Amino acid sequence: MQRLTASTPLPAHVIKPAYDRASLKPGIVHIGLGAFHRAHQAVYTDAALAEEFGNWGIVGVSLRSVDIVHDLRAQDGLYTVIARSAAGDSARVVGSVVQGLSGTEDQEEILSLMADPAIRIVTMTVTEKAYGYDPVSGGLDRNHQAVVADLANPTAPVGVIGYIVEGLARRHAAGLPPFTVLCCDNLPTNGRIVRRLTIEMAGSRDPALATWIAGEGAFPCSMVDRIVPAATEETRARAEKLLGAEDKLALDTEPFLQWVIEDRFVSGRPKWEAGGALFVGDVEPYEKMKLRLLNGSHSMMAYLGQLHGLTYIRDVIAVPEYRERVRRHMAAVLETLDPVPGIDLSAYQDELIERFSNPGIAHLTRQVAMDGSQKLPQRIMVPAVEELAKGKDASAFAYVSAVWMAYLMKISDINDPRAAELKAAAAKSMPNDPSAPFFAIPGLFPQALVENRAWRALVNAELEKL
Ligand code: CS2
Repeated sequence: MQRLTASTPLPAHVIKPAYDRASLKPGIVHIGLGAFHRAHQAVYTDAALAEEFGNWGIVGVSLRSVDIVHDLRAQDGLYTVIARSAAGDSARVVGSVVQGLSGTEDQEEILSLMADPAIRIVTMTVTEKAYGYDPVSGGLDRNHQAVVADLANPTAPVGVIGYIVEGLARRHAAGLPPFTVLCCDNLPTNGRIVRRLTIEMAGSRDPALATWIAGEGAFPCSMVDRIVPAATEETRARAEKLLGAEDKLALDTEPFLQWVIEDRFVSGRPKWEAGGALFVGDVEPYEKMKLRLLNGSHSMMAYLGQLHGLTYIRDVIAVPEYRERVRRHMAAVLETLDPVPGIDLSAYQDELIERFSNPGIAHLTRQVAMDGSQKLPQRIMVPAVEELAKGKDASAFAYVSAVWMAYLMKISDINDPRAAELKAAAAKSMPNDPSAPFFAIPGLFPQALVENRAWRALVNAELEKL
């Protein structure tokens, strides 16, 4: 079977880039070429280019993996996004990614591009754990591998913040304006976190650079949403049928997508509104809504699924007892949210249940269960702290914490940057206070929870039941 390339004739039912790809030049460097980016920001950029053409092609950078970059080159940057639902499948070949580079093979090319005036935005999806963010200090985690390496050797970075700082340093030296840094990961106030980490790392090599970034730089916050499971052999087989060509980068996703962005860009941006992006002054209410209602429920379902042998999120939501649990969790989360402009929160919750139930989406509970130590703070722990401060019992959040601990005690093969500490805690047996070893892990739970005996008793009570 022929591989998908720019010269592949595509069937009429496939949505194709509606602009002159051959004349598209890069304007964005994106770090983190995973499934999420390809089904989200790249799709928005594809829509933006079709409505208002400009030099906003994406250079996709993978810091570690070379395979994906080689596949992208073999396919002229093209790949298929299959939106799946009970109503059927619809395929779109996305054309906004013009080039792929890998940190392992093309470091100098990436850095010189970042210092090229044509590049005006650097976006990123590298997952929570990649930033080297210390939730206790709010600054750089000085034990994080990439942070340590990039502080020691700033001109040959390995981590995402190291690349941003070296790219900005080169622009500063050349008298260019900075690029806008747009974080697209599921961190609360993601732009502010990345700004702080960038300025801290820049300051450690050159205080003048840090001052320049603080004064001239822009780090808009953004809330991103689309459920994109890891692709499988079935995904690729489906793409082959839909296209009549082989596509090693094809993805399954849901029809839904959402992007809420603060409109603060140094040197312009694509017309992402064309794909439905919403530009607002303050992203925080949207981000809290999504992190707590969607991602918080997701984590709960992932650990319930892992505990009870359920493979996919859709299997968990199909169990009436667990669906009811999700509903109750959402009701508790609602107490922590302010009104969100333009959003009906009751309809939003119903829509989430629908999305979790999508029969076309095979989202592994194992995948969502990954990296709990990096995800639960913003999804579960911070809302618990807020509720306790208001005099509430925050029992819903105690329940999810207990489900997570029960999962850690039962499943030995976990994927988490703090796996060693979590596994050691899970192996300790404390019959009268089973959650204690987890609360003793430094910086894992916020201090306000560690010190709250009543809340910890709720966690223990749930853990006993599980
Ligand atoms: C999920 C997210 O894996 C996870 O932790 O909760 O990837 C989720 O699917 C996306 O944030 C949806 O926008």
